[in-house]
Amino acid sequence: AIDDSGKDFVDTIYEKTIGEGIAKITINRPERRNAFRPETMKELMRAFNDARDDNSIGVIILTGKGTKAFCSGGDQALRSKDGYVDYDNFGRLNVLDLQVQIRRLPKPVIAMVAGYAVGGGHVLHMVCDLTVAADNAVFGQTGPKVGSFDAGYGASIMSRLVGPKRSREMWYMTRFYNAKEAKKMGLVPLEKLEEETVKWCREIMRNSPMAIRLCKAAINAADDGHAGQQIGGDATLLFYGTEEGNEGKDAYLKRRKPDFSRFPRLP
Ligand code: 2NE
Repeated sequence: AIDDSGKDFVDTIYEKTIGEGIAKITINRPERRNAFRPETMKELMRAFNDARDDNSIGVIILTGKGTKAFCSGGDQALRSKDGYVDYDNFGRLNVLDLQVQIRRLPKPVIAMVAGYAVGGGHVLHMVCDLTVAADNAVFGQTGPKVGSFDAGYGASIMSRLVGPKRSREMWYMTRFYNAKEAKKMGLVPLEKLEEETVKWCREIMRNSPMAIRLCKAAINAADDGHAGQQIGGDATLLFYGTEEGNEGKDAYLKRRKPDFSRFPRLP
């Protein structure tokens, strides 16, 4: 079996002991301002997958090691013609897979941001459900400055979050914004960042997991196009728990005709 406990992780710290029901996933490359490489993404995806599968976990925190950066995007020193290259001989843009995984994950993910959240690191905070920012947080897209861009979620979700004009400004001008300028974020002092984030997690953990799951899917549905079918899948999940759903399966297994006549056709 694959060990997802994180013991063999190099670029990531994966913890499940900081509070009941809370998983904390930390990008651990502080010497590079937590820039990511393909290995980082592989580990993050394994950690998120484990947190998804673990039914004792209700909320996931994504953060960066240290106080200087949440994440500074793709490691430019490893950038090649076909993406980012580390141990393989070909490039990858597997951060895009992680973005989709976070969006589709049926548990809230909170970005806990201290320092820089820039480039692909800014997109990562945007795809999270919520962001708690320290007062030293700095947000921005750098892509057009370093010959890159994220025309997927990096553009579309930003437009939803800050509006189309401000998105164009962020992408076209590659300005950095401090936490005060990023008015939509709730500001907390740096030394209280984790305490406050855990408080948010606990508030979420008090609520119905299924209601949260469906709210997340519903909020994402319009933007995610076909990927928005998560909400349809969730309806199936709920339906499996009903007598009506069970009647079909039971009839099939017993080789009899299903009888749905006792179930109402609701207006
Ligand atoms: C993040 C920022 C603003 C921090 O500035 P500062 O002054 O606090 O630190 P410094 O000295 O620039 O960085 C410290 C060390 O980290 C490395 C630096 O090269 C430096 O290394 P040494 O000189 O100490 O050896 N470092 C920081 N960010 C790095 C990175 N992304 N890749 C490789 N090394 C990095 C400042 O460092 C900065 O602007 N960083 C670059 C941000 C950036 O342009 N990111 C890439 C955007 S493109 C992207 O992420 C992307 C995409 O657009 C589409 C798909 C996938 C990815």
